[in-house]
Amino acid sequence: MPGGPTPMLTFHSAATQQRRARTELDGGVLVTPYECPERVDLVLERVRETRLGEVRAPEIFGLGPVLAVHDRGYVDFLADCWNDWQAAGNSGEAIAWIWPTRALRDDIIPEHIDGRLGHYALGADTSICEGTFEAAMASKDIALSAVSHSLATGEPAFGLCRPPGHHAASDQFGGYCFFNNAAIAAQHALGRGISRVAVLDVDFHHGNGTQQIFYERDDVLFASLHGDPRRCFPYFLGHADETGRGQGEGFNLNYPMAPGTGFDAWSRALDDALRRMRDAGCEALVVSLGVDAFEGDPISAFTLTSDDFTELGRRLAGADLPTTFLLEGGYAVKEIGINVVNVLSGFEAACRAS
Ligand code: SP5
Ligand code: ZN
Repeated sequence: MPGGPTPMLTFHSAATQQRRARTELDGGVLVTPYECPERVDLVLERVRETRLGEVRAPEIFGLGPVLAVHDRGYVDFLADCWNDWQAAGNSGEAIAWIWPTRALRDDIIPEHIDGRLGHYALGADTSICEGTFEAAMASKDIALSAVSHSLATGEPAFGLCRPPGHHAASDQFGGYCFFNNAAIAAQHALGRGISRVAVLDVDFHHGNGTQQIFYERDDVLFASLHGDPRRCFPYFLGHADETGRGQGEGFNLNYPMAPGTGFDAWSRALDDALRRMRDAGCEALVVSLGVDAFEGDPISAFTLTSDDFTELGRRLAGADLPTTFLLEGGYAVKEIGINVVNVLSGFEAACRAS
């Protein structure tokens, strides 16, 4: 239907906006967080403006699919953190400030909220505020609804997730992430008769959480294109020699690239990852769709243009798999709608052409 709406469904919930953090530790000062609620408004606006397809509310899945990839104590911590932090008499938002680093013990989880925060945090960039847990719950329901729809129909789906997920490990939050939406969705797909899922992470930052969750498994192929951790967040994971362990050996693929990398080199890594997905016989694709590889991103260092995101979408369509797109990062707020929807419409256009 030329000019008419295309079949890509978007899953969205206003509950994602319940997280409205005021503080992020950046450069030694507390700034307004880069990961802001307006990001969702602008993507949604662009979805509607381009008539990408219908926008739906997510189904409610509860904690079962979360506990399939996250630790129970961690989930309880997230649920209670804001209340415990306030009950301890703090006036600001909850920010971790001491960790079980190399010189300390990590085998006894403290009772005090300050110690618990350090145990369950991987960085100080992510404050916890009122509504954070509720937003994270909505975000994972969006991811689960999108992957369910895609598997049920074979059509692509877009989960307008917020907060993002790919930095969240089995028992740690950080990098603006709390529940690992992509990991939760991939695990859910495995429960639905798919025997191997690919998670392709195109966010500028390494998807350390997704890597950690699936590192010893061969039923999820994880591939990440990102800024070299020698110079980019999250600094302590994402090197090329991290290829998986045990059963998982060969099922983790990292493509670290230097700051300044543009679409030529970046897309060669993309094509290699797509070839490895095909060789591994993956039956479904979950895309961790960050658009912070954009040239205008304020905290990232690749130089992709808005048009490059359209080409990314086209190339992803070539994988010819049931595909679920889940929003991760992207902080050039003014352009976030264009960049995200360019990927989705590039994908759609290529599907219709073939
Ligand atoms: C999901 C995602 O994209 N998370 C990224 C988390 C990055 N957090 C650390 C950001 C550090 C920003 N410092 C930039 C200096 C410019 N003032
Ligand atoms: Zn990112």
